[in-house]
Amino acid sequence: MKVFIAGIDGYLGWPLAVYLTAHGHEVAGADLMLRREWVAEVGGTSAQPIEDRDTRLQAFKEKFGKDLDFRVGDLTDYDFVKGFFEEFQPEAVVHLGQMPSAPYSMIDQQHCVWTQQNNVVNNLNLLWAIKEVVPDAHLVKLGTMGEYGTPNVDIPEGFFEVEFRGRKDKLPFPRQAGSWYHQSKVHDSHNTHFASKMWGTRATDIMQGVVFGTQIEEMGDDMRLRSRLDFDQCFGTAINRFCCQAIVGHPLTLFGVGKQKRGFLPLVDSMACLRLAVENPPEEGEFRVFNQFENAYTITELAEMVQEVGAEIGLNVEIKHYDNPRKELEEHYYNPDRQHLIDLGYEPTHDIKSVMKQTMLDLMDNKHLIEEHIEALVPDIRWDSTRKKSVIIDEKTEA
Ligand code: USQ
Repeated sequence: MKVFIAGIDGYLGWPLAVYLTAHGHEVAGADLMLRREWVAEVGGTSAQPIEDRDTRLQAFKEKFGKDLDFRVGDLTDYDFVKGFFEEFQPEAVVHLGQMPSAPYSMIDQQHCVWTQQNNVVNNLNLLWAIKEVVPDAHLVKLGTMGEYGTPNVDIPEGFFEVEFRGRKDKLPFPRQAGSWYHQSKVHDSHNTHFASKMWGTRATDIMQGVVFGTQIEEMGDDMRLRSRLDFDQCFGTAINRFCCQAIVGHPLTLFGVGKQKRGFLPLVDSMACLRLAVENPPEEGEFRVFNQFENAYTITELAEMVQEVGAEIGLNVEIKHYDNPRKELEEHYYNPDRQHLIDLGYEPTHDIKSVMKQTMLDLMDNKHLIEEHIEALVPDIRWDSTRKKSVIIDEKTEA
């Protein structure tokens, strides 16, 4: 199948290009290379060294014996998107090309507005380019479990049956996002659903949990094919950050009480699920929603697993509670469904602890990269858009 990847230079986009090519698909993609700049802006770097575009393309050619059509371009530029679609004629479009960080979107007015403008406009451009150039193509849109928030009821996959004043309907499940970034994804969900209704666009909205891990099998031993892995307060996510903290002897940074519960999945599973979505398109006009995660854990459970796995490889890992820079429930009910991908054949294949161990071992040789950017580990971006470094709060350690 001809698959266009928006955001092909990113943490998910680059491995997806390798993975789908290894599984027989013809891939092309675009990226404005901004992730590299944002991470530098917030004082971070990739803990797993990554190559520039030319070197990645050379490694890709050596592995697969063909060129990858990876263009540097702005998805908010409609002429660029439409022109690329006219040439490539994609059958599926996987949209991973957005600003993905909640803290980054909370920094100030400029970061909030830029995030929403960029994310909402580039998703609209992809929808329009599909409508005008390849109306049969399937949009696989990366959304986030964070769109739902943490309601005190079970979370279905996108829609639920509701009875109100004696009448019944199947309605979109309420979205209660927790950051300006997550809000941008809510807007995308609404816009994508609307396009399906108006134009018959085929779309899958992926409510993905937090992804972790350094590699997929299809990359082999070629380090030039590896993906980035961030640990800073904005672009580093929970498990990846904890693994980085463990290997440099920094306490694991639990925010607040540490009972926040989220869905997580290894990078390998994220690739497998995206492939399943691509290879099993919905009907014309169908807007379907997949909750995509392997399992839900509290942040404390994850930190304790990293501590345990760290001990197995000789690391003495400390866990500390920091005052929470975010406004979020620190203890709550959390029970989302995840049946749709299982129905398509998704089977989690990797034990979470084995991926944690692989991640720590993979990062060990270059741990100086984390040490050189150690300041980026402790957050100072607050949800009221002020800046204040979080500090260890001992009184909550026993909570
Ligand atoms: N957390 C800590 N300590 C840390 C980092 C995070 O306690 O050092 C806590 C946060 O307070 C939060 C939870 O861990 O309660 C998850 O935070 P995160 O930074 O790992 O993930 P989040 O900000 O929710 O965003 C990430 C990705 C985003 C994706 C989302 C999926 O950056 O692109 O949409 O995960 S989900 O969380 O399901 O919404």
